[in-house]
Amino acid sequence: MTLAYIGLGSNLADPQAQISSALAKLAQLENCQVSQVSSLYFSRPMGPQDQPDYMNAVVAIKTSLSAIALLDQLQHIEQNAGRVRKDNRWGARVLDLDILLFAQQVISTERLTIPHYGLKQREFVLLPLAEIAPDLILPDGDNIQELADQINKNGLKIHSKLS
Ligand code: A4P
Ligand code: MG
Repeated sequence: MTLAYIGLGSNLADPQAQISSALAKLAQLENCQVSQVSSLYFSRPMGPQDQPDYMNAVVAIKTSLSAIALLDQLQHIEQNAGRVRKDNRWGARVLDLDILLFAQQVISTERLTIPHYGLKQREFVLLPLAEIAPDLILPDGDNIQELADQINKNGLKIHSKLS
């Protein structure tokens, strides 16, 4: 089984409900077990500012799927939530599920970049990740808790417990 971390984000169509429902769907996936769940965080939009605030969370899963098979499952959950892929970079979305880490694997293909390319620059990823995995070390040797301590919080705050 591989330990993987998934980032969840939403800023449309009742974000809190979107994230709760995505978590339930992750828990129902075959070959996946959700092992840890962060709090639900309220975050300011990265990118265009004329969009609603976000809710973000991070979960740890144990899976026997390959990284690409996991991506297929996540995209299926996004589509079922009504996600419409648009060209506007960093624009509003009903549900975004990103693979942040897949054990210590480093993957760089057309469909997958792991660790996720934005992981170290995003407070709404680093803080929930450090909440559930403070001792985590990235494949490049960086420590999650140190990165989380150093990043500008940009108004990030815990909204509520999840699950
Ligand atoms: N892809 C490559 N690597 C991965 C990975 N590790 N996990 C590919 C998931 N997907 C990965 O994704 C585009 C393609 O990336 C996929 O087809 C997959 O093959 P997408 O979900 O369609 O596009 P996207 O998520 O809109 O990508 P983009 O524009 O890079 O957006 P980001 O970087 O995800 O940012 N502000 C706050 N506060 N909170 C947020 O969660 N999210 C975004 C979106 C903007 N601002 C935000 C937030
Ligand atoms: Mg995405």
